[in-house]
Amino acid sequence: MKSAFVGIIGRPNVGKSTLLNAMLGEKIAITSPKPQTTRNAVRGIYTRSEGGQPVCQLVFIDTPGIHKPKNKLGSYMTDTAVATLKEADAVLFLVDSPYEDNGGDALIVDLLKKVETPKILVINKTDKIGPDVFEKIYKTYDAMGLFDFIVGTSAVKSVNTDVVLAKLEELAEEGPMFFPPDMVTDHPERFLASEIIREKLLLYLEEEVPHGTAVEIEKYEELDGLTRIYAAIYCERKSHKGMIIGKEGRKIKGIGKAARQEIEALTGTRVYLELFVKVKEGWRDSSVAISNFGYKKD
Ligand SMILES: Nc1nc2c(ncn2[C@@H]2O[C@H](COP(=O)(O)OP(=O)(O)OP(=O)(O)O)[C@@H](O)[C@H]2O)c(=O)[nH]1
Ligand SMILES: [Mg+2]
Repeated sequence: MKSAFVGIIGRPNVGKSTLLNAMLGEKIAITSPKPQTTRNAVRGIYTRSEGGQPVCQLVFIDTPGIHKPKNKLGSYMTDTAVATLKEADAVLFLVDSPYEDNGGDALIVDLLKKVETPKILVINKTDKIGPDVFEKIYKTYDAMGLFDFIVGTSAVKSVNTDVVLAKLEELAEEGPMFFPPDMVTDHPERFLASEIIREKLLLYLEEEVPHGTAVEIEKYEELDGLTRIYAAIYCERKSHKGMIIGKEGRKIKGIGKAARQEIEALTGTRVYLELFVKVKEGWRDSSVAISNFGYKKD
């Protein structure tokens, strides 16, 4: 039996969460076209069996994109990603554009130089970047001599996700099974539901508004095939509250409907979802508030 903890790191929006979901064949982590979607370390578990017997377990830790923080939440997010680097047995470093001196990727490369763990460079979005750019990226990183393996992937098209998994299995060492073989994540449904709501906020709202939201599940109960969820959406300004609710409540209705459908698929139950909006000014710079919203070390 082989096992390993695998950190997935990179700048915001390079496709870390999409790649995790593609490798697992299930959606565990939320994704969006907006940077800074992931806020916590999100664990996803991949177990490969042969003849009904588990032979390899990879515990992935998807992390927030590493960026220059503008508030305490941002610092928490970047700290979470950097801490994962130290805990992981192997690292997947995702990029989607050419290396630039003094750029965001350069900062991550410096961090990677300080850890001994095996490192795989994943050049993601190959469906979009074209062969010339791919070659440029490949050559620069290859010349660093820092990576055990370099691979191009398209997370949205599930191209080469099997190659990444096979390489990680090769790099993994003998170790115990950490989780039951059929488990895909150890996060409770309640957390996944709050993340799904947050994903819809990112999809339905523009600019700074969704980044200033947090979702708090106030009640979560399942009875006779019906899950009742009461969730508060916190935002940073009164004007944002109006935008979240929308004209005649249309915006929040759309958000609620999309979230409900996905939570129904997740739980396999019918879902009653009630959303309400509250204002907590400047919460992203309050240590107490960010910790209360669950942005803290486990
Ligand atoms: N074309 C293309 N788009 C991709 C690919 N992988 C991810 N994306 C898109 O890139 C955007 C960001 O994806 P995420 O998975 O949320 O990125 P992330 O790195 O987890 O971002 P943060 O959580 O903000 O750090 C989404 O719109 C994805 O659909 C890919 O292989 N090709
Ligand atoms: Mg993410």
